[in-house]
Amino acid sequence: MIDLYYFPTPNTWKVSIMLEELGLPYAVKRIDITKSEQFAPDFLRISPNNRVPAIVDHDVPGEPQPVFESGAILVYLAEKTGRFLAPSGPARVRALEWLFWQMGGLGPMAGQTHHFRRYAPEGNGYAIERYVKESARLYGVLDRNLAERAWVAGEDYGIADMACWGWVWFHQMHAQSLDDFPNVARWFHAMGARPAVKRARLVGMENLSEETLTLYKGDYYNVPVDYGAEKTQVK
Ligand SMILES: N[C@@H](CCC(=O)N[C@@H](CS)C(=O)NCC(=O)O)C(=O)O
Repeated sequence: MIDLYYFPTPNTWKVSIMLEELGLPYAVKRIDITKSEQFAPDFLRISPNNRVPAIVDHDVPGEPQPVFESGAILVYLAEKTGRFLAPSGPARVRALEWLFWQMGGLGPMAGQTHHFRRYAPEGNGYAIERYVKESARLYGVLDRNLAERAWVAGEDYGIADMACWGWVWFHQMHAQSLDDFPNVARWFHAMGARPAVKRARLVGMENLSEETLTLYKGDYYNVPVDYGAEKTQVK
């Protein structure tokens, strides 16, 4: 059995998608990041960066294996099961390139866009413009990549897709329209139609506010582009 330390967000969806795709049994251990549960000493022993997701794999010889960082968890589960990541060769290189691209680019940059548009006080126009433009650049990179191949890392669906999808789900929050990125749109809807992805997105939805539930249960994060911020459709 795998314990999944979880609060529903794009980073944790990566792992719920992987576990649902694999059909592995797992137990959700809710870490409510709105109540600072990520700082509890017991959790820090599993996830020293005080962030979700994290897992503990009990189905190993010897001591249970904890893993933190969503990208590391995806690779760990892929290697454990031999699925969704090629064992060697160019297909593996390509998958790791795009996984790291998401971990170091799309995730952090879109996260900053989200922060400055949604939460920062007035007067942060420079930061908003910088991160919206960088988000647009990254969506463009992904779009050009997906013009050439069915899935993010090639012709096979895999962990790079799982890493990117939850972030693209928040495209409105990044002031992006999928009309501008038709290849991303095609991929985004193809992946969203997968039964495992549909199930994964609804994991851990207990006790969320009505507002959050309404947003999360929609087809995509269909909040207005000016949600909580001045209108910032930077092109
Ligand atoms: N690089 C980390 C980022 C994880 C992350 O930022 N998780 C957020 C939720 S999406 C979190 O736990 N935030 C709690 C906090 O900021 O204290 C990963 O991919 O696992």
